[in-house]
Amino acid sequence: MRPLVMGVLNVTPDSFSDGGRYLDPDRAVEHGLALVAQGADVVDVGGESSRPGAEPVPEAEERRRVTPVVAALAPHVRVSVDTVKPAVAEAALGAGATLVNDISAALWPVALEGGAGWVAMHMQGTPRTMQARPRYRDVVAEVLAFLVDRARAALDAGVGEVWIDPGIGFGKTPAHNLSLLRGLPAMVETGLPVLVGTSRKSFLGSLSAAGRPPLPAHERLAASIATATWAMLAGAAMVRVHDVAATVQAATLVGGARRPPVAEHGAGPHPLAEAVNR
Ligand code: HH2
Repeated sequence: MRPLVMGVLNVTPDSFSDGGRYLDPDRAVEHGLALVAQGADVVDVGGESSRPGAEPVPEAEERRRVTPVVAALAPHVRVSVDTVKPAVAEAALGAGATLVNDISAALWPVALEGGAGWVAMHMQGTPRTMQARPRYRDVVAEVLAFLVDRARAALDAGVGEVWIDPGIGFGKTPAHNLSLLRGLPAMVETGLPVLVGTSRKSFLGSLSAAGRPPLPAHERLAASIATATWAMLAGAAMVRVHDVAATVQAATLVGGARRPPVAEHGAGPHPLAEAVNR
């Protein structure tokens, strides 16, 4: 089976790459359905930006942005809610979401109560301040220890589905982000499903510019696909992306490549070649 693709749907005026495009509920639902048509396995609905420097959104406003969009999409696709507020998560679960995508790694009681899955993401600091001076002694070991601790608490309490996510870009320098990508196999070895989100993030703009001025968010597609593919080959079970159609192609390729090679498979062609030649 190929790795899963989570499509990003930001119902916000200020998200770093698509802010303002889907603040209108009808446009948000239309875009969510387009992501489904492109092959998204999950649509992640968020009503508060977590970009560096972002200010918190009042709870009622975030709930107002998210709930109708979740309700309209839930009959068509698995919906996750990207929030750090318990009341917003509860409202979204009530409207049909079945996964709480939690960048604060604290909302597992809400997921437990609502019978939903839970994503625990690592962040150092808060979005307002996290990029000021991120510091770690051993970023992979510290992030992994934090995530395993949170996941264990949730699993012990009875949450049935727990994901871990290293939180690329959340209180991390470009070097930290690369270390975490290199360290993904250690996260995968925990046996917990791993989610990774690199899509259009600013470290891609600087690292792939090769000394030229950093690439703006809309020019980071190639780097986004490269890093999503890197994560999937390292064993990530799901990637969180803005560009769903292109990522589904990459995920399909990785899914085929993960199968045993021809020699182990018997005399027949590799399943990927079989699919292509059909
Ligand atoms: N990244 C963002 C938001 N939520 N959730 C998880 N689990 N992992 C991530 O890496 C992650 C996330 C930031 O991206 P985006 O939603 O596009 O931007 P903004 O926070 O500005 O809305």
